[in-house]
Order: sequence, then C-alpha cells, then structure tokens
Amino acid sequence: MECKDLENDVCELKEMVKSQNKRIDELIKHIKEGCNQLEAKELKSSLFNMNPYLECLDPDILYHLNLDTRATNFPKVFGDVRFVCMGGTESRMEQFATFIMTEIGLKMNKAVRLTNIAAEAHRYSLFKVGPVLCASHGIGNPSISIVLHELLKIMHYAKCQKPVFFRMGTCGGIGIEPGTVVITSEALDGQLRAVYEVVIHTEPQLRPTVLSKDLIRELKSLTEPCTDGYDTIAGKTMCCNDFYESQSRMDGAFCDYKPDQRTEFLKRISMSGVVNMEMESTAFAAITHQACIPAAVVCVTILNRLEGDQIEASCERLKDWELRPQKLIARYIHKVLYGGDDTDSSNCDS
Ligand code: R2B
Ligand code: URA
Repeated sequence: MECKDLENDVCELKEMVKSQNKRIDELIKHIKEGCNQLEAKELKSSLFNMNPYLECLDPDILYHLNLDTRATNFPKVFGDVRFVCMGGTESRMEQFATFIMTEIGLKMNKAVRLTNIAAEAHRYSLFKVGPVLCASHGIGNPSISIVLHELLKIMHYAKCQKPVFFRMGTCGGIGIEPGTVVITSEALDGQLRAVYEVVIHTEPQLRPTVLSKDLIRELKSLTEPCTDGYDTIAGKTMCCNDFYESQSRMDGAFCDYKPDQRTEFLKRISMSGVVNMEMESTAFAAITHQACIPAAVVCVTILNRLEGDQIEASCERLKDWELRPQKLIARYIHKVLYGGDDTDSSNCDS
C-alpha cells in the first residue's frame, strides 16, 4: 500500500474515532443531566394519573414483557429513556433500533445483534438503545393497549422524565399517492369520533384521543420534500377495529355491502378530512394522553384505498416505504439530542 493511502486511512480512522467520541460525550452529558434532574426532583416519574394501587405491588410482574420490578432495577436500566418508539412488528422494531443506534452515533460490533429484552415472553419485542426504547405492539387497539400499559409502568417505575412516544407504521391512504407519509392530526374511531372506547364493568367509557400539536409541527418542519422524494402530510386518521369489514374492503372472508356503498363510505370520510386508515392510533393517542405524554403517529400509506383493497406493492417497495416514518422520527430524536448542530469535525489536521 502506498504511503499516501496509509496516511489517508489513518486520517479517516482518526476522524471516525473523534466523531464517535464527540457523540458519546454528548450522550453521557444527556444521561448525566437526566440523573441530576432526577436527584433534584426526587424520585418520581413525570407521568400523570398513574394507578395508585401500583404502590401495593411487590413485585409487579409485567407479564407480556417478561419484566418484574423485583428482578430488574428499573431506574438503573430504563431511567435514561427519553423516547419510546413503537411499531407493529418485531422485525421493524429491531430494524429501527439498529438504525437509530447509528443515527444517534452509537456503534455495535457487526457480529452482535441487539437483545430483545422481552424475548422470553414471546409476545412483543423490546430493544433499548441509549435513551431510545423500541417496542413492537402487534395489530389493533387491544394489542397496543397491553404493551402501552406495561411501557408506562416501566416509565413510572424507572422514574423517567418527560418521555415522548411515537408510533410508526403502515396504513391505507385515502386518495393519496402510495408511499406518502402521514402524520396523524386527529385519531378518529370507526364512527369518526375523536375517542377511544373502553368498556369497563359493562359501561363504555370514551377517552379523548389527543396527540401533541407541537410534535406534529416539529415533525412537519423536519420533512425535506425536495430531497425526500415523497410527500409528508398531516391529516386525520381513521382507526378501525379490523382490516377488512371496518375498513370497507371487498376482499375479506365476508362482505355484506355493495361496491357503491364502499365508494360512498370512502368518499364521505375523505370529505371529512380523513387521509388514512390504520388500527392502533386511537388507543395510542388516548392512553399516552391519559399519562400526559406527548405523542405522535407517523405512518406510510401502502396503497390508495380509492383505487383498490389489495396490497400489490412488492416486498422491496414495502421495505423502502416502511423506512420513511423511521427516518422522520430519527431526525426528530437526533435534533432533540444534538440540536441543529451536526457538524462533526472532519479536519484531520487539527
Ligand atoms: C396497519 O397495518 C396493520 C394491519 O395490516 C395494522 O397494525 C395497522 O395499523
Ligand atoms: N394497514 C391498515 O390497517 N389498512 C391498510 O389498508 C393498510 C395497512
């Protein structure tokens, strides 16, 4: 190898180490700030309205995540969490965890895989990458509500300060180009109500679905329409209790409506501002709001429901689309952790 090449390689390596060290210093600063805040504020999470009976549980077994408060030191393991990112599948969340690791400047040996903390429970996946906790939530409101209860208890027991929650996912678009990213402005149920209905002791309770307007604005400001190569819009989301009949598909096992009723329904909800349909946003918005946690839902549309019901996009295309919400959320996390400043020193002479 030429002497000049060697010099260049050394130079590049030095640069990498330098930028990695800078990131680690900044992360340590954030963690220390978090700890100092904790000590100053004394032993309480910033969550609201938590169940008073939790105090009586010793241990509390978080069954679906294979965690319990006696076996795990929650403040030590989870105390630095500032962002909780959720998505439907285990593999998407492992992919996001790996992605966010590089985005926030952490590195891992290529031969090593991130550990799924909840693996033994065989229900959901849970990965921790510094201040980011990544969890899968399965399909539908009942599934996401279970893991949200347990994630909120983690935040509570770990005394986390001001965590922000995100759901990233896929959805059906109503009258918009497939591949478009939608930031939910309002999460509506199948009756176009901005509520999440929970039946307790046979009585329905309607919980408001409130998402953070500031987060929506902030996420919107982080889009780069010219370079992204796709649109990111904010709009109302209809959250349905199933994939087929509630979403007025004609391709389920049963169908007792006619094609023109389907068209009328989709046009009517489109006229009322609904731009997409998925299956978890109302529980996600209502449960995070109940704990006073700022939260946002970012989904990519994988078909235009005005044009059909079947998902015909190739696996490659779907994989590429699924990255879009992840990229936006990663930009937000990066900005919160490091501000607008992304200037790693690249001057190897200094
Ligand atoms: C979007 O896609 C899933 C159904 O295929 C569901 O979890 C959702 O919200
Ligand atoms: N997820 C849904 O719930 N509906 C769709 O049409 C696509 C993804």
